[in-house]
Amino acid sequence: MAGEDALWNADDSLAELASLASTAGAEVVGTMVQRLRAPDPAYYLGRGRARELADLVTEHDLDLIIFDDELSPSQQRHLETLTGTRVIDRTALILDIFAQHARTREGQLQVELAQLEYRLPRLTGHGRQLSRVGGGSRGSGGGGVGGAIGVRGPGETKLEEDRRRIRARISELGRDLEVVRQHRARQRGQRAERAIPVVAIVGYTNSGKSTLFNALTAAGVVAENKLFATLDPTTRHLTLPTHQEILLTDTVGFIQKLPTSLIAAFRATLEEVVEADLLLEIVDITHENAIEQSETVNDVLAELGAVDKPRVTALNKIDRLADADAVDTTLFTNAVPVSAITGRNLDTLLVKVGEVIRAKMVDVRVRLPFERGDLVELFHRRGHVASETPDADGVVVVGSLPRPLLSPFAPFMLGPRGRRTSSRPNVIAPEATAVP
Ligand SMILES: Nc1nc2c(ncn2[C@@H]2O[C@H](COP(=O)(O)OP(=O)(O)OP(=O)(O)O)[C@@H](O)[C@H]2O)c(=O)[nH]1
Ligand SMILES: [Mg+2]
Repeated sequence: MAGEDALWNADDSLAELASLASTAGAEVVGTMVQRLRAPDPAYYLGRGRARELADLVTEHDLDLIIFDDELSPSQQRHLETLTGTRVIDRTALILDIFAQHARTREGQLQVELAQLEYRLPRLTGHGRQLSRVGGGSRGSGGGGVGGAIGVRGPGETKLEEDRRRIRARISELGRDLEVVRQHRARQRGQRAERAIPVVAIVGYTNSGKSTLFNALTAAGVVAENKLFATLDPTTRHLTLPTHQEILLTDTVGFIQKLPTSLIAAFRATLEEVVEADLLLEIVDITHENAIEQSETVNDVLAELGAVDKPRVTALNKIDRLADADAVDTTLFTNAVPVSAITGRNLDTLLVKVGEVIRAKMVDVRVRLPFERGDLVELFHRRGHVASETPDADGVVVVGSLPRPLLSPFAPFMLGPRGRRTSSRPNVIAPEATAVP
């Protein structure tokens, strides 16, 4: 079932829904599209189409119907009564995949929260269906193939469980996640103190984020031809070809029609993106909806308030193209065509990342005394060294440094002609030295 979206056409969206369904373990038997001015309040579909659907269910003995758009709780109930089979929507399907793929406690808490938020409004007068819910067969793969989709995962919400208990669990999860969030915030605080730039990989699901992350860091994150293979953020050190150090984070992918409640539930995870210094967007440039996917990524980033961060775009999977040189990079920000699998152009990509990070740093000239080899080394690791020239009093280093790292260098700052800019120690060179 698909509806029209401003950006995506119904067939493409439906094809994506089918791959989500197979990722969740269902076998897709057929699809149906109806163009509607407005969804029917009772059945979402027109009445005639809804009855047609019921006939199909009987004829092919189907055990699951998935709608590409969000159904209201009453539409879902009416459709289940009419067709005599389980009816779920895209959101429930995505939540099911998330439940199967959540590995860490943080991921599991977030999925449980999102699932309970989703189920809560669907509880009222929903008794009959809910008695079938809550086998607790998370990720077991047991039971009927399609039948379990949408009910797996934590929660084990039984029919009899009242909304009060769910609400209590929701606030408990909220508190637990707040602890996780604060822990992550502390970690980020420590990184910020060390002035290591954080680069977050973002992109549509299945674009190759984890493959690229592994290629760059040898981290061994699971990369699969599955939607939402990655839910939990992983961060690794990486040294750029310019000897500069960065932290690279791989995290959950985006998809169109992600419900806001789900984005909210994943706040702890997504803050890694929000707090990053630079976004490395991965686009599967061989996908026929590459542009739509990238637009969707922008929409989600806008919702997170991260759309204006410095960005480098990796146009991935060029090994699948007959003519990789024909890739149009002009539609994206700082784009580099790459192949995460063959490693092609990954060095160019990293040089670009280094350049964009450097543009945010402050230009400096310092004369470091010979006994301050530690500062020379720090300059190389955290900043960018353009030149390094020894003279009688020390080593003159010209280059750029991240702003939080300026203070240990302040006593050694030089003016444009090699003079000290200030006789007072511990005064940072004037703002005029900042890159515009
Ligand atoms: N041909 C080709 N395939 C690639 C390339 N990079 C990734 N893939 C394939 O694309 C699929 C998805 O890769 P992942 O790295 O898991 O993608 P992801 O963006 O991390 O996906 P999620 O975590 O599910 O959002 C896998 O089958 C990869 O083998 C590439 O450069 N070339
Ligand atoms: Mg991944």
